[in-house]
Amino acid sequence: MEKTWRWFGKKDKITLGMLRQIGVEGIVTALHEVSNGEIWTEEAIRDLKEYIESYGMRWSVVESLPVCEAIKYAGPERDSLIEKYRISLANLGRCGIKTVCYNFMPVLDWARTDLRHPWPDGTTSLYFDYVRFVYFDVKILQREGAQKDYSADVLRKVEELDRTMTEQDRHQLVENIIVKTQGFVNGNISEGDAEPVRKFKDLLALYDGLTAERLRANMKYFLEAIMPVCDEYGINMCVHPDDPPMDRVFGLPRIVTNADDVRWLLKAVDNFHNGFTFCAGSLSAGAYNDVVAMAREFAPRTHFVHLRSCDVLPGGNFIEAPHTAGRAHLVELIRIFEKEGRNLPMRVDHGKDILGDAEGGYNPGYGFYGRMWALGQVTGMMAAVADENSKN
Ligand code: DNO
Repeated sequence: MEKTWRWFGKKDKITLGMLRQIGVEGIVTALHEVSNGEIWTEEAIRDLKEYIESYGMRWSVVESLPVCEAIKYAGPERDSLIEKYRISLANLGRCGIKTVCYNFMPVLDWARTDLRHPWPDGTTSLYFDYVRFVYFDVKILQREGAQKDYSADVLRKVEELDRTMTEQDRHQLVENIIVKTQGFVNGNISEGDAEPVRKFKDLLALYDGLTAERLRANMKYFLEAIMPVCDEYGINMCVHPDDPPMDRVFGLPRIVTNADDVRWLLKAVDNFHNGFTFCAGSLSAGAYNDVVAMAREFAPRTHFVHLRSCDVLPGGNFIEAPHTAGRAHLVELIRIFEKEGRNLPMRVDHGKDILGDAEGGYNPGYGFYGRMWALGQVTGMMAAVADENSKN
């Protein structure tokens, strides 16, 4: 596999020069300054590509070329937005950038409730607390009918929590769920927005009544429309699984959460260019996902790999585990993906915050030392697997 790293562009404090020194071969990035739905011009793509190449690396993967909400809920502007998406893809293809990651999650991209969950050794990691998540839905969003989506036991715990939550705690929860984890990946809500909760509710309302079947039909429509461009330029699209892998979030369906979903989407548009981002972290957060079995089944259509691991805890909670632990079994995944023989781009996904990462002002999950440490661990696992393979 090719060792890649998610880099947030020229403004990222982690420079390409630093990445070169720690063995990174390819860069995963996006034109972060272009708003969702705007065309990525050939000129802007080429400029960034050449900048990356001047450091002796290549632009391996786009993460993400965001799919606008109106494409997902099939608003009146969907065809014109898809046309812009096709133009951006063609421009990427002409520049030789051929792996494009995206997701099809309505409104909210990945979600965590706690960005600094402490470990006994002084490090912290990202954490998902189900009751806090439901608290946000029921008490902060006050979504109509939310109660009927949850069990009496969970609702009782929400009431208990409500007795101890301060204004500051509530503010922090809003920041964690819809601001700090979103702005840098999606653009729906950004830091500094005056009324993030109101804005978020307006976005949810756009999907009112949308069923999983409709969302699937909209995804198929989108994929069918872009495949001709992918065929022409040899672009591999790879959808990122929904994170956390829950089948409903704030009343809206999620359709890329388990093996059946992935089977459906690969078959619905049965083209090699319609592929999967194997995010071991997102998948391992679902107790029902056998991550290794999924890797075996979906490796032939996997175009990009995220190596990270979770531990599932009681009550719907999960924690981001060290890369050497957790239920994702990264060594075995490396064996499976190396067998593909396609030098698949791989990035270590989130790391723990260690050695001052927490004060570094990085995007949540994307500190420097924690990810560097994880890359070192994964590099070691890859070397061991290469050694095994050389003996077989
Ligand atoms: C979070 C990421 C996601 C991912 C997008 C891909 O750390 O894994 O935000 O980049 O969902 O579109």
